[in-house]
Amino acid sequence: MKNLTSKRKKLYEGKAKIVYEGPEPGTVIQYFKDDATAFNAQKKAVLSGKGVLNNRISSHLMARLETIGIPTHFLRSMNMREQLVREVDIVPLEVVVRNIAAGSLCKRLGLTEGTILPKPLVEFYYKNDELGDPMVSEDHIITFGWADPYEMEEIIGMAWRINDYLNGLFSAIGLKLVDFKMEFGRIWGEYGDVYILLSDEISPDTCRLWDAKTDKKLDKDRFRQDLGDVVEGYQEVAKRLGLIPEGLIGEGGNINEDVAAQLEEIENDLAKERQLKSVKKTPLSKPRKG
Ligand code: AIR
Ligand code: ASP
Repeated sequence: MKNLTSKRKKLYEGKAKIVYEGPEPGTVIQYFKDDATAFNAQKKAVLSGKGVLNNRISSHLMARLETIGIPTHFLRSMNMREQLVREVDIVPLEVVVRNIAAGSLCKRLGLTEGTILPKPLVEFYYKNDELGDPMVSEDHIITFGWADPYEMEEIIGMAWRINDYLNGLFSAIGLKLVDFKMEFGRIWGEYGDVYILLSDEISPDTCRLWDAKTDKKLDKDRFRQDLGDVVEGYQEVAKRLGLIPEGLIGEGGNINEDVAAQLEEIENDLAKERQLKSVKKTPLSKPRKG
């Protein structure tokens, strides 16, 4: 596959994405790789087609969230593996919302997988690979200055609204949103005012999604637990979201690149045209709200 961003300056390479310099100040390009890791990168694989699917799914979900007034970093889809997003200063937290018990919650508290929680549960993890992303409380976050109390209020409020919206969206297509992880970023307005945006990605890499009837897992747990057909699970999610037109997936699950190339147009139609004028580069000094 051709390298779509070979001429651009690489700013950062993560486990599943690469961030390149964007075409305008205050923007960056997110490139979605096919690489998959789990358990803090102890387990690795290349899952052909995953990057394309996650790019599509995340663009779509971010654009839908914008329509209900959730500010996101998403600006527009560029091609099958890349999206233009606002450059943010990432809040070093993984914000997890859980509706049904699974994963580390079951391990930590001995719950049975699939137990419906009495109410959605919001958890925070400190983003630090060396420490294995430890779970932290709001008090840790404020004490160590990873986010201030105003920002936490905003982040928690947004997490609830996003969970409500995504629950409805997925249940309408026969999927259960078991849990998901979000990252948030800051941008600064003209007067040093801080805005919090939903950032990173929302995809089967970052959500647990089960078929509503059978509880079949259609997310990254297929990879974590060696269940097989990982990309097929992601494709099923994309298909139910209406993101896979006829002919996109050929024999053996290969993506037809010609069909894929036309897809970004659909997403950009959905995404509102957003003013890039107001986007400013993050200042070196970091003024705080209030
Ligand atoms: N997650 C957490 N860190 C990375 C990711 N992708 C997501 C998982 C799951 C949720 O957060 O994909 O949807 C909770 O993960 P866990 O491992 O804490 O149960
Ligand atoms: N992607 C992360 C890792 O490599 C966590 C996960 O999704 O399991 O560890």
